[in-house]
Amino acid sequence: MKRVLVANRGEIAVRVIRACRALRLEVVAIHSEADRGALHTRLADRAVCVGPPPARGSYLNVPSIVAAALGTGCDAVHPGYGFLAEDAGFAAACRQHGLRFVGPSPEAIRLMGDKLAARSLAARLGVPVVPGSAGPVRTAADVAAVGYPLLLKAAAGGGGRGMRVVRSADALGPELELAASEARAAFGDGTIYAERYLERVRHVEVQVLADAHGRAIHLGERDCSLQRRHQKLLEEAPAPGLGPRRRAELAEAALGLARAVRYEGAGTVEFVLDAATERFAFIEMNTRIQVEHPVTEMVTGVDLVQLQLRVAAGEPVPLRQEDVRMVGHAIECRVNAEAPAEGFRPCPGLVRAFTPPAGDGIRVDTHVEAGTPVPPFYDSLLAKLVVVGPDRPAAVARARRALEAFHVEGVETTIGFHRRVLDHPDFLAGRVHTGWVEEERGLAAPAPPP
Ligand code: MV4
Repeated sequence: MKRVLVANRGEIAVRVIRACRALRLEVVAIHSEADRGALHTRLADRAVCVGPPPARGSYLNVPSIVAAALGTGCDAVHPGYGFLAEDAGFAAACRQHGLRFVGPSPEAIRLMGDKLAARSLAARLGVPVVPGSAGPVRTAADVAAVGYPLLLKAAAGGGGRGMRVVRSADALGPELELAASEARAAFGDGTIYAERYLERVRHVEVQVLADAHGRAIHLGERDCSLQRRHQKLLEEAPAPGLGPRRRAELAEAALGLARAVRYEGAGTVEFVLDAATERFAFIEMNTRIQVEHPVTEMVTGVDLVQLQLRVAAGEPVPLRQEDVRMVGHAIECRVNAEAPAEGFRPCPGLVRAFTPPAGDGIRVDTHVEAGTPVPPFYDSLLAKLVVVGPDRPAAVARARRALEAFHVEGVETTIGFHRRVLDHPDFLAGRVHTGWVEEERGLAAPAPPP
């Protein structure tokens, strides 16, 4: 492997380019017309324009991206996250043209992309799953044993897309029809399954890494409960308050799934966790590097993106499980160009000033500089502030100071929101769950003057 095409934009493209540099790999960037001057295009050895910005064009255009990779002599493609990372067709197109796809096989992507098949596999392996339908749900009779409230999920969905809560049996019929037609429209597949809806749970996920030689390790878990409408806002590693027994069980469950599909590369196995009982259940597996991977890197000292590239090149995972040591506590705050007080409305525009914090235990992953335009076509992530400290209170203190020092002008950001989270007694006690941001209305706006 000599030359890698980075099929993404923003901070993750910059992150992947830096990993390529560290490994002495040449890098080709792609960009839309809106991203002509973007940092990732300037950091790469070469940059290829793949068309006009909105959906379907540019970063999602499989034929253009494959042609760009072949035309620039690349032998590998890193998809980053989002866009094409979990598109089995894209992974297959790369393979067909002799390009290494930095990620798992198209078969593993396809299996885990079928959320119902993944759930069945987990159950077969003895991994706890939420009580639910045995297979696809077509009529009310198929959910008779599930109980209410229940959650209808699209088999081709994932990440919370296409989910519907049903609170009683009389609502089931119409909700089922709506869910199926929405899923058909959004994913081209109307298959629906049902699970008991667990409320006020925590969202905990395990990072795994596996190679083509059958070695699979885990790198501990992350807690991603602090989110709003399935957009994560703050993540941490390790998960607060999780005992060593449960932690080990979660990791073993995740590794069992990875091994069962002969997983290759970095992947994330998601669970819901009931904080009171510490009972957990498998939800889905994401077959890509995730936005929040740096918190894992900060507590393990492992560079996940470099290891993705090395594993894709055919190298074995260079660590044994007992070599992975979790030290300290890390927190990531997503700094988005959004207005929390207006329902987290995206705020595209021109970043006029940008001064990120720096110092011991502070890392900022970003593609933004003073003068960077934030186009309206893409997600609003400006930067990830990641801090590490010897324990959770130390990490919280460090995150607070770093947020105070983080200056952005020209667009509204989520910095103030994070400062309020880090001062909130529920957060400090580790008492957050997936509905918490929506329940705590005061987080969205500054406290009124006394
Ligand atoms: C659930 C759940 C509760 N019960 N399934 C949403 C995204 C996907 N990755 C998994 N998701 C969930 N599945 C059952 N049976 C809770 C979530 C969930 C969630 C639900 C509503 C609002 C925010 C959420 C955040 C994370 C997970």
